[in-house]
Amino acid sequence: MKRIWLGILVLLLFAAGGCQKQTEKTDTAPIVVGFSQLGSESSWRIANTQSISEAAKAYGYDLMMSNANQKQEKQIAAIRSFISYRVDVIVFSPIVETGWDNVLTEAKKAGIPVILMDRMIETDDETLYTAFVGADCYLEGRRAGDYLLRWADVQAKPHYNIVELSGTVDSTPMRERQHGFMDVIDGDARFTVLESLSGDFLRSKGEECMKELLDRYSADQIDVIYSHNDAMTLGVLDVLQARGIEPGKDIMIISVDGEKAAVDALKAGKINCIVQCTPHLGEAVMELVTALKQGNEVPKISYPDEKVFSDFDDLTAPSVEGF
Ligand code: GZL
Repeated sequence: MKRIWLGILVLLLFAAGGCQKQTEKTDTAPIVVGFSQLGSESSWRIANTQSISEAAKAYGYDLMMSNANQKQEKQIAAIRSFISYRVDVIVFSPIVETGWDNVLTEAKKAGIPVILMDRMIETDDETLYTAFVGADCYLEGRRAGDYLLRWADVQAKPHYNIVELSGTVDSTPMRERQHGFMDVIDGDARFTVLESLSGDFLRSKGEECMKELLDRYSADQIDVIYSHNDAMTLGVLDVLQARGIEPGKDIMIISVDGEKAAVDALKAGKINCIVQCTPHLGEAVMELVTALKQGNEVPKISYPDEKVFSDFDDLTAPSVEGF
C-alpha cells in the first residue's frame, strides 16, 4: 500500500513539472531508479523497455521512467528531473554519443551514480558514468563482416557491391557496427561499398533508403545489403518483394538484432544472416543497481553473450529464436 502512495506521489511531483527535494532517505525507503529511455523506434527498443521495467519490478525498485521520443534534449531534461528528485541511481540509453558532459557533471556533483545502458557516450571524463551494460557493437559489426567473407568464399565471385543501411547517426551502434564491418572487409579487393545511407533504425526509413538506392542502382548492381537493425531490414524486404526481387537470393542480406519477424524471415530464406543484439538488459542493470546500493565495486563495462544466426546453421534448432 505504501508503495502505491509513493508511486502516486512520484506521479504528482512529475505532473507538477518538478520534484521536491527529498528529505534524507530512510534505509527502508525503496530504491528509486530514474530511467531515461531514448524512444520507441523499433521492436528492439520496446523489448528493451519491457526488460528494464520487469526487472525493476522483480527487484522491488521504484522505476521513474521517461521516454524521450528520439530527442536528446528530452533525455537531458529527464536526467535533470531525476537529479532534483534525488533518485538513487540514474540509468539511460544515450541516443547519440556526444553532448552529455554538462548534465552528467550535475549528476556527479549530486552524488548520483549513472549507469549507461545499451549505448555509450563520448567523453574525456570517464568518471561521469559508473558502469556501461550493453552490446559490443564493434564485435557485432565484425561478426557481420565475418559472415560476408564466409558467404563470398562460397559464392566464389571476383567482386561484390555492398550497400549499407546505417542506424541513427552518431549513435554507438551506428558508429561501431560500421567500424567493425569495415575493419573486416578493409583491404579485400572483392568488396566495394557503393553507398551508406542512414535509416535511423526505423522501418519506414529503411523502406525509403531502399527505394532511393534502387532509383540509383539496378538490382543486379547490388550484391549485398548490410542493415544495422531488423526494423530497417523488414522495410527493405517490403520494397524488394514489391519489385519482384528475391531477398536472400537475388541480393544477400545481413541484419542485426534478432527480433522474431526477422528470424522468421531468416528461416524463410529472405535474410541470410542475423547478428544477435539482445534487448534483455534489465536483469544486468538491476544487478548493477543492487551492487552500487550495497557499496560494492561494479565492472565498468559489461557485455551480454550474443549469437549469430545464418543460413550456414541448422535453422530448425530451438536455439534459433527471436525476441
Ligand atoms: C542496439 C540498440 C539499437 C538496436 C535498434 O544497441 O541501441 O537501437 O539495434 C534500436 O533496433 O533502435
